[in-house]
Amino acid sequence: MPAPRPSESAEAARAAAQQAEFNEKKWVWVPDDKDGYLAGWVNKEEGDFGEVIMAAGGDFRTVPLYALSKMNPPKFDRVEDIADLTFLNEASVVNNLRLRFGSGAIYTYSGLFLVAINPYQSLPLYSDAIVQQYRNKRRDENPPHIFAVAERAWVNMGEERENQSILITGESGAGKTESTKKVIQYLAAIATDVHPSHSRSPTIVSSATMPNTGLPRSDSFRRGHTVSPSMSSGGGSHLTARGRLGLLERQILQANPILEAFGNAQTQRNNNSSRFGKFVRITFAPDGSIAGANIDWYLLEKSRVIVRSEAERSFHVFYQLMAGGGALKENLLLGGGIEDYEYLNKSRREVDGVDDKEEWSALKGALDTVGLTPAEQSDLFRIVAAILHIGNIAITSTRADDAVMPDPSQAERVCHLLGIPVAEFTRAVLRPRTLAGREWVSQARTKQQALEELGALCKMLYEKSFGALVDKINLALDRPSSKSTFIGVLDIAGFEIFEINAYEQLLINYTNEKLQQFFNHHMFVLEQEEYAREGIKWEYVNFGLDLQPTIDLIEASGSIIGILSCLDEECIMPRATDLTFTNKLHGMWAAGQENGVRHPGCDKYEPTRFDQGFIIQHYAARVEYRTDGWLEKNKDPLNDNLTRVLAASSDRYVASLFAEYADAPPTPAGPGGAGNMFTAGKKRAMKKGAFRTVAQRHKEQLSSLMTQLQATQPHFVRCIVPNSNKKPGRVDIPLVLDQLRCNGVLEGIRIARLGYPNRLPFVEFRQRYEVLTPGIIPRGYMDGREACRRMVKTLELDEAIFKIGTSKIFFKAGVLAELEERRDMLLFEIFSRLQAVARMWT
Ligand code: AOV
Ligand code: MG
Repeated sequence: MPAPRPSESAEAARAAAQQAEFNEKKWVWVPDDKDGYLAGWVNKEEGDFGEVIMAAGGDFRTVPLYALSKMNPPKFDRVEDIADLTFLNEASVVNNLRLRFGSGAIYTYSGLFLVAINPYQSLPLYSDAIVQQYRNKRRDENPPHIFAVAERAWVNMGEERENQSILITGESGAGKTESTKKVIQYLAAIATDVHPSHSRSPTIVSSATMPNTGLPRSDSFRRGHTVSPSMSSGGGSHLTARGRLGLLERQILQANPILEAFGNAQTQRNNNSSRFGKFVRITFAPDGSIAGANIDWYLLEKSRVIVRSEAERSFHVFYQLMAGGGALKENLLLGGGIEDYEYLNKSRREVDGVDDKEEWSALKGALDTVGLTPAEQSDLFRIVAAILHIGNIAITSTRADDAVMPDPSQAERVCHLLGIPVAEFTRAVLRPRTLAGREWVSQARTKQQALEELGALCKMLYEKSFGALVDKINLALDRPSSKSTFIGVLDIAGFEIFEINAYEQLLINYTNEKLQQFFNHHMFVLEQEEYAREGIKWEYVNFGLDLQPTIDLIEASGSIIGILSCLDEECIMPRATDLTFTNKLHGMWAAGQENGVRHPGCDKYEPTRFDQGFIIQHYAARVEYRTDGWLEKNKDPLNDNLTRVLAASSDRYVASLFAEYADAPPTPAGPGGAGNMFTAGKKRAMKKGAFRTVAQRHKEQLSSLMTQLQATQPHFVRCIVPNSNKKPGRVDIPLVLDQLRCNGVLEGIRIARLGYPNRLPFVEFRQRYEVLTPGIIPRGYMDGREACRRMVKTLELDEAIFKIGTSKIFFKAGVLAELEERRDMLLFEIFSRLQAVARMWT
């Protein structure tokens, strides 16, 4: 039997003493409304109930036994990987995160996930020295970090010549965009710094068997310094150990402040909230240097241009232009201040700690760096200004309730900026022409309709200009090459549950459901491969398929249709309303329930008590949706009179934005008055790229994203917002728990528990636990597998809780903890006996 080393014995003795104290009581986590879970120990059990004495305060609580969760022994405190916990329950997961966060460790692994908790303060975790610390290191050689994820992606890409993706999700303010920036910072730094051949030293076999409970080794934690949202920082220093970043690297970093100026806004949850999703691909040449970059974007919240809650702002660029525009403002006819523009003066105007003038300079600098010409830049700002002017167009109504524009000068400004004739613009807004049968008729609009039309125009202008901006950035950064590989970083809004959930939430949650399915499937495949490699017989459910019914319920099209296709159909029905749509959904569900025609996912659907809504059972939670306004939101209408005027603009930029509507034939007057682009589209052959519903567009984008992701090796980052006040150092446990449920961390743990989450190579198992089975393994050589077999037999482990593979032994959750406990006790005894012997000699 190998004798334990003295230092090891001392450590084991300490651990054993702690363990012994812990063992005196039956420690549990007790659910608590306010704090999530509280520590306590079971005093006595009666029937299905336990009487628990609370650790803090010592009061008694009677709790149903099923509601109690086992506490992990103290040696598991602050484990770097949650998957190493022996009792994998919600309470222990959240307790571990809380303990780590309290000591400045914002990053923790959870199996395949990296969990990142927003510190809401600037931590010294991202310097060039730290970048170097993570270079060429394996995950277990450093504390958990977003750099470790980026490093692994980079190494995998180099070694396996396979594209990589880093999928970052989390709710608003959780730190997705900051994490994205850190990944790009890291990649830009190391790619500038590439060695001639970026091969790594041969992999050293890990000797760490039990969870590393050490605290972060490098991140000396500083308290008290709160960061203001840094909107323009392209992600840390532009220096690397080897010197300045190259132009391309700087351009890639500088694309971000541009996207943030046009796509981010101050909201109640985040002073720099991204109002769009993005997938940024950084491409690398075979030598590991950066070859280019490309950005895809999703679901821009364009309605923010015209309305938002009073406590929030529009997109940053509006305020930046107003604050810093100077002479440019004059060209754009922006004589007034923020208070003079209807689209800005109804809500908040400033963000704490942000100087819009400085941000303006940063934006201009970034546009220059990325290489947009002065003319291209002026195009962008002309659209921004035009939108502000459109917002100031006054509309009144005649006695007959027809809309009129009493003061044409405002429309003249707009038309000057957009390069369109005033008369045609005014007519398109006030009295659009439509084809009724064979005749052209002008239909007067009401004031309300005209105002809505102007709003819709602004939304479309902004979105199209945003799209064109991203295209320009891509043109500057994208250097497609057949030999290159990429690392893609996905930064999209995570699962959302609000009091009232609208169409936007459905699309976001649908996206997250797909990503979760992708994760589950990936995990399934990896596990399956590992078990297959180890020759373990194993009937595994494909967890990815678990989520398929909900996904079908939303996206199915064909003979049986899902919610989105149903919405699309209603959008072209005469006289359809949000209510008829909702009833149709309910009807499909009822049919699925009754006549046995199994509608996909019909057991994941439920009508609400209100007429105008339904409930979906997502993987994360049941979410109740209200269907008000869905038809309009899905059609995203703009009358084709207006689009045609814009498509014929004398301004090349404006005309290019609306090119798809050029020479579109007029729309017949539908039942609802002037037609819109959608009904127009349906009546004739679909023109490529045009006339699609929001649902169609999103489904296509998502499916293209999924196809891309499936061709990559994925890495998962889950960001967590610790409290709702943007405050450092505070953790609201129920809030964190909700997020762990929604972001798939707990789902991942549920899946891990179905299998054998803890595993050790035979050698390590024997080295560590042979002490518990003295004399079982003969001296000299013995096959590792056979040794394990003998050991588990002697240890009297139940067949159901372990599997022996060809090189590793696998355990159900909890088994290793018990072995550890037995080992600690034994070592403690040996140590005590040695001490006693030592005393006899002194
Ligand atoms: P989000 O991208 O997840 O929200 P952000 O990445 O914008 O969230 O983070 C919100 C704010 O939290 C930032 O502006 C920082 O002030 C702070 N923060 C986040 N991560 C860190 C970090 N690692 N270190 C220091 N401060 C941080 V949204 O875009 O709203 O869903 O739509
Ligand atoms: Mg963001």
